[in-house]
Amino acid sequence: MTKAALFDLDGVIADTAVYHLKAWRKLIQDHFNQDVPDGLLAQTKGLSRVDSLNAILSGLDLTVSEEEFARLADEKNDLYRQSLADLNEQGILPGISELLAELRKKDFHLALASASHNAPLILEKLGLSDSFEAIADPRKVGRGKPAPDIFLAAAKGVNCKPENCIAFEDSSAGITAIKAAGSYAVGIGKQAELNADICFPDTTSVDLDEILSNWQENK
Ligand code: B16
Ligand code: MG
Repeated sequence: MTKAALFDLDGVIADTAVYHLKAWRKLIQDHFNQDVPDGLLAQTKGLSRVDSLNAILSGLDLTVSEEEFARLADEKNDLYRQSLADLNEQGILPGISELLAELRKKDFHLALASASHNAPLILEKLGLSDSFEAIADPRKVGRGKPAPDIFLAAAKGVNCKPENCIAFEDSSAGITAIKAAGSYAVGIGKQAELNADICFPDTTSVDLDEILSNWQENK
């Protein structure tokens, strides 16, 4: 059986989720002089740039023209990319390099299923460009997370059936997407928020043996 491990990027492989949140906060502060509440910011985790901006604007009851929307999205991306300037191998979350090696040893194909258009740049900065056999392109999939499309594309990229894949995510939208794809969802964060098939509080506590035995039991 061909099996694969599908990975989210921001918040699972790289410690970059916080940079997205900071960039949104600054953008809205600069343009609308408003603070984005933590709860609203948290809802953007895993959502595409456009879906995130829509969620923030509607959460704050703000309306903008199409042109301004596009400018705001571009400016957020500029802010985010500035914060990536010093990113290097140290930005790989602890335990992740070992996990990737362990999965490879167990004959898992590895694929990336990130919503981020910046994923190839980030992988390069982390020195992980050659670590994944397939990188699903969010520009080419129909719907963003919580729809399953990016995980289905990642599984297809390594010629693996979604039901033979385990997938790692730190966002609730991403966990919903994994389950909708029919794969086994490993959450990184708080289970009460994620509702994953199995959950670990952080990347250092991920236990692959526990994941694999739980996956088999629940198949
Ligand atoms: P970009 P992931 C997601 O990456 C982030 O969680 C989310 O905060 C961001 O809005 C999205 O990528 C799009 O990113 O603006 O760089 O295209 O968690 O799916 O790896
Ligand atoms: Mg993420």
